[in-house]
Amino acid sequence: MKRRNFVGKVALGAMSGIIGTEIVFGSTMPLEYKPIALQDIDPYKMFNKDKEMVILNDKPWNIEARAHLLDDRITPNKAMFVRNNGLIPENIDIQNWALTFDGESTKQKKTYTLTELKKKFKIHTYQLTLECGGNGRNEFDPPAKGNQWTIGAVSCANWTGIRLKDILEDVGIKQDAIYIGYHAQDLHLTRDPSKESISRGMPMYKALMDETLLAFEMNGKAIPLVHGYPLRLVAGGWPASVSGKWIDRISIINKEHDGEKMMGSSYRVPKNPVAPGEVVKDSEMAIIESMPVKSLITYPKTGALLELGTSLNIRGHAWAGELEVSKVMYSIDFGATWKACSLEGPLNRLAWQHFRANIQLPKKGYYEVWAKAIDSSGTAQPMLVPGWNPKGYLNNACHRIAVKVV
Ligand SMILES: Nc1nc2c(c(=O)[nH]1)N[C@H]1C(S)=C(S)[C@@H](COP(=O)(O)O)O[C@H]1N2
Ligand SMILES: [Mo]
Repeated sequence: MKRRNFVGKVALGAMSGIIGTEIVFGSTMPLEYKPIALQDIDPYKMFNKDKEMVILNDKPWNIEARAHLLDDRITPNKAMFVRNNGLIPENIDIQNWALTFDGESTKQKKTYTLTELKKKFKIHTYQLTLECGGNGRNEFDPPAKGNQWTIGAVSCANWTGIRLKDILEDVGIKQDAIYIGYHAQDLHLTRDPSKESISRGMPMYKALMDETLLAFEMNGKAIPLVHGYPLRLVAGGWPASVSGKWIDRISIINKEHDGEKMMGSSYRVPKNPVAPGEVVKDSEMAIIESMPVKSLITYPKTGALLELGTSLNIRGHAWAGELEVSKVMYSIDFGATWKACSLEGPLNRLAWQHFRANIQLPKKGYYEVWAKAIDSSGTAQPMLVPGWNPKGYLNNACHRIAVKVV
């Protein structure tokens, strides 16, 4: 007689966790069976997201915000985009979670438990902008494959943790160290344990910056599971793919990291401008580091109605990768003329900056408000989609909202 396979204890625990109570006769549930309560998972509940967030994909989960949901100065979990390349780890063993440093450029292989990490090193909090390299991809023509992000793959939360540089100093890095590569516990979509879903990294100079964190808290609480619980890298101002979630190993190496999604055209753009649709050789592509200047009008929501005679108060955020934003301008005549918004400085380096403006609209009718940020090196956002690239990265076109005066 063929033996029936039953669900293991760990998987049962995870399912009970999601359902919120014990599955009483769970030990007799066949292996391939999915309880009814899990057949129709509500991602908004599961991830604690605002009902207006947009689900782009469920295998893996990719969810983006809309501009007006990002109105808070510090992004709350409910409005934070989700970008997964693989499957969210199912069984996080918090008691035994450890972070190992290895690689040819480490003086010693060393492992720290979570408790050691938190006790041994000074704890810092920074507000850090994380934007997916593919944010804005939906506007490129010819279209690029991948998640069709509109404007919502950006966040700026408070992250608390220890400086990567403090722990690297404790481990000891050799003179020849060039790069660090992260390794994480999310499973590859195929569930093949020998494959990684993503393993990126950063050059030493970014790893050693004060604001580069190994974080265990987001907005004052343990990081939500989908955002990297219990430990993630946070490297603000760079493509968010550098900020590895669920990490348990960091390699310190004497060459550029060649992990999953580091090579080929992944998170790379052509070194020189190319024509739309052109095939670009891998050797002509460069790794994206600092993200370009960009802004979002987060209030009002596009489509707002305004009564004639009342002024329109707009507000939003602007950010510029490693740089500061020095100016934000707005236009109500499709970019013909621009006026300055008032702009605040960042809370700390790599945090987005808030802008606002008080606008008079002369008569009844349809208007668009466009916002354009300029970084401290003088570079402005392009009004429309910037240079095409094969993977559709770095679209920092001006954000626009529609307003009707009635
Ligand atoms: N381990 C792991 N880390 C990861 C990813 C992932 O799939 N697995 N996705 C990366 C990408 S591409 C982005 S844009 C950010 C998204 O972070 P968030 O989901 O917390 O917003 O996480 C990065 N870190
Ligand atoms: Mo990303």
